[in-house]
Amino acid sequence: MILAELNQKVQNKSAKIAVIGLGYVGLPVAAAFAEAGFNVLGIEQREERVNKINAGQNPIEGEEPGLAELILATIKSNQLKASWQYQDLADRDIILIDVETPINDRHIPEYDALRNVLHSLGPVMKSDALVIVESTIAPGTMKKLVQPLLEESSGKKVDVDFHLGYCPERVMPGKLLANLHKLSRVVGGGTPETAQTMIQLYRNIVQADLDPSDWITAELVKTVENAYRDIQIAFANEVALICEATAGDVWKVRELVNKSPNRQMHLPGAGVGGHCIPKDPWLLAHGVSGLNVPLQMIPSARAVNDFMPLHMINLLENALSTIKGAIKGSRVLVLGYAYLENSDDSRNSPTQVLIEGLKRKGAEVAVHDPFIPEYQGDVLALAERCAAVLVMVAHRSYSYIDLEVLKNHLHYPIIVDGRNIFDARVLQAKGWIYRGIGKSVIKK
Ligand code: SAJ
Repeated sequence: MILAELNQKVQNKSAKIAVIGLGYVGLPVAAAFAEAGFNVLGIEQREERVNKINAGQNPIEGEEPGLAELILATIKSNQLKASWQYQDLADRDIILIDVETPINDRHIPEYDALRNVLHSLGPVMKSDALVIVESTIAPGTMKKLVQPLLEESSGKKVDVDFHLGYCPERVMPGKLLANLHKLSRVVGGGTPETAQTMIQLYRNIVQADLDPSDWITAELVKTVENAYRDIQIAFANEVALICEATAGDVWKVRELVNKSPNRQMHLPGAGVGGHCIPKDPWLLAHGVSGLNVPLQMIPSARAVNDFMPLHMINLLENALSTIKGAIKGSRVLVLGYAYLENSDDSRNSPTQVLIEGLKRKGAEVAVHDPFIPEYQGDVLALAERCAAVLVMVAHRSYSYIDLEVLKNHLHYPIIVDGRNIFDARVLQAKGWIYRGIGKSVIKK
């Protein structure tokens, strides 16, 4: 079936779609195409997840407006079905790939999941199928890994026997469906004709711009947009360190800097976590490894942001020194384990780095997080015998803690504020020993 026939099947919605990988990206996109009227098969290796979805239940944690209802409705209408059998893909005209693409501790992507999918898909993929990778990958991966692996496992030739595209996603936990419908997408086709077919397909679920492009441009846009954000945050963090050393207040400096036209200084803080920002800059760097491109800002920004949870320890040591205390042998309460405020998502949590650092220095660490079951204890009970409290995440509830009561449970009235949720002067006036990211020590 040449592209013209596939275009026709997309047009009349008779094209059969598959989504491989029913995670926080794949499941919403599968449900959205099903809602748009397509027959969608979701392929997922975790059997318990397949069974949950086929029972009409949403396996994704956290508040995702509209998703649970959409899964139930599309399962009930038989537009959506989940399976773990790759042979069920044999009749699929369009196959989206949404699997994780993590990096290892040397910041290199190994693409195990992607390789497994391509190895399993090739033998069952029908002729003239359109395969679209949505996962975030390093620039050059479509040409150097996806195309050759799929040609080898299928025995088919790209742009002759099947079509291949790359269309990176821009989802964000908490707004999965909203972002899917409202954010523009770069549509990287193996050929301009493939890109046009992809645009016709995505027009069914995306109300924003669908920008036709090629693979390398789409790979660069996705990794650059997140490396850009990482550098913006790192700059704010470096200014925070400058303010601490110069009796400044970075939050005041930021407010006034941003009054200058075309300035958008980001928020400094106790670290940068999540599924995208800490990883995508390394994917971008990997895309040019061996090409003799002298990268400086991208690795440096990662180093600055990775330093921030460790800087929280510096601030704690400084506060303890004023009462001749030390971290070794102290009990410390850490507030917030998720990577983002009011979220239960703890991927690449900066707090994990902080905990490991405190333990290396001989501290006993108590952790609280209202959104993560493992850490949902009582803050006041956890505060007993603690020499200090470290605020790592600006969860809404932390702003309402009764500080007077909290102080009475602590061994010392020390607080290290990693997200500017408290006013230094107010706390100092109430007898706290306050330290904060970006805030110099207020002389009595
Ligand atoms: N952070 C700061 N300072 C800031 C902004 C964020 O320290 O000014 C920290 C957060 O505390 C968090 C980490 O950075 O630990 C990441 O925060 P984020 O707001 O970037 O949230 P993410 O990781 O969910 O980013 C996603 C990304 N979306 C995709 O990759 C599709 C990112 O490109 C978006 O810009 C971001 O959502 C968004 O805010 O929309």
